Amino acid sequence: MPGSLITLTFNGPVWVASDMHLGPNGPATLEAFLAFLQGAAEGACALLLPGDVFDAWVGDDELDAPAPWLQEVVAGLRAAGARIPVYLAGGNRDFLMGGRLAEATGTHRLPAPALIATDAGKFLLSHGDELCTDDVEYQQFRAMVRDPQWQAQFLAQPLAARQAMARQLRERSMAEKSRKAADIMDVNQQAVEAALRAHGVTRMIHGHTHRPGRDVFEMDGRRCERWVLPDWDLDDPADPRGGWLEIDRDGPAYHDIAPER
Ligand code: LP5
Ligand code: MN
Repeated sequence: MPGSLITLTFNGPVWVASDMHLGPNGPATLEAFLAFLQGAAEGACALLLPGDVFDAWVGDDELDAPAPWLQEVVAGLRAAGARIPVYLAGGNRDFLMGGRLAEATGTHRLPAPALIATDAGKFLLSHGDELCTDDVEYQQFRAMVRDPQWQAQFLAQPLAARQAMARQLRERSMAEKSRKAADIMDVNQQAVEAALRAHGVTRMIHGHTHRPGRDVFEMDGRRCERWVLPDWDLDDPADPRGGWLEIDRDGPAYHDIAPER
């Protein structure tokens, strides 16, 4: 039924970013993210982070003895969250973020998908992995790990064992991605249109595919837009990258993060 989602309403500029994939091995990306949080706290009325802020999140007990990089992320989110509302949603790598992380960071849970009402009108916002329906193996894996019973069993294992499994799975994922055809790892157009119709909107924003850009198409005689967020990797010497979308009354606009020289 159109409009059945809760709508989050924002007045003023909204910043949206995803797929920073923060972890122990990305000092430049971490630094850029911390600077970005400060910029958001000063320039935005709200910050929305729809998934994969973390390279992997295996449970909120990651906070029991956080490594320095994680302490910095928590403090940065907390400082931003004290000034503007910061919303976090889980992506395919950090869907196990829970209430304890939200409390430690002073952030809110972003529904997935979320309907946001901005100065430029309404957008559907999600991580985007759910739209990649041609990647059948991934969708099977996704259904398994989103099952509450699977999650309870996984979370019952020791932290170190979960971290080791996540590392293995990241390696497997990279190998699978180099094997899979590029087009099956993009969104499926029917899935995109079904999502827009289901929520009665013509515009969406998502991340996950690492293919930033705006896709304009017609559906049911109406002009539709799909805005894709960039992934961040300021530590990749061959292609340092990162950025966000700012939505003001003129609509979304891309901002690139220039790598430090
Ligand atoms: O993330 P990215 O961009 O590399 O690729 C995604 C899909 N891969 C994933 C896996 C994540 O990268 C790993 C997340 C680790 C943290 C999660 C912690 C909790 C779970 C721990 C589970 C043991 O999401 C990739 C897509 C790609 O996006 C593009 O859309 O193709 O999908 C895959 O690679 C999945 C494979 O196709 C199928 C894998 C089946 C694995 C089943 C065994 C699970 C048990 C492994 C235990 C070590
Ligand atoms: Mn992702």
